[in-house]
Amino acid sequence: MKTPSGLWSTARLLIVVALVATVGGALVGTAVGYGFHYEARQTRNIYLFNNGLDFNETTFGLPHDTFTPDHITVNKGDTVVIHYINIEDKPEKHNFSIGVPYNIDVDVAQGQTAVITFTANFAGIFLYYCKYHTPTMEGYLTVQG
Ligand SMILES: [Cu+2]
Repeated sequence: MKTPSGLWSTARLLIVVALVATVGGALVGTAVGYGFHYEARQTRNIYLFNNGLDFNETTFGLPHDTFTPDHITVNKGDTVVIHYINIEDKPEKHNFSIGVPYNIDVDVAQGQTAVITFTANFAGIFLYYCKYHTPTMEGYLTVQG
């Protein structure tokens, strides 16, 4: 039987339906990805300490100071509260700095706790460091977008 001209054949109709389903599915999936987060924004309390490795700083030409932890991961939009505790047994200050766009620069003295609060508005991986003990006293803040 001949298909009347002007009407769509079954094959053409199936191709159009398949295209609409594929493109429509991709659009809906993308919209859901942008519109919804699988975890609600929340306050993240992080307890951060200075630490030290047991080596001779003069021999290696490096500070023995480190951060514990040296990786912090949060979601974009979270409120981050860092309780930065200086556990030195001698009078030595440490620092917590992150550059642009967070622009944080906070000192903490021996035996003190600095509470550093900010909103993780920018996604990415950001170096945090003690400006007195680089390059060993460094870590990474990951803000998942
Ligand atoms: Cu330090």
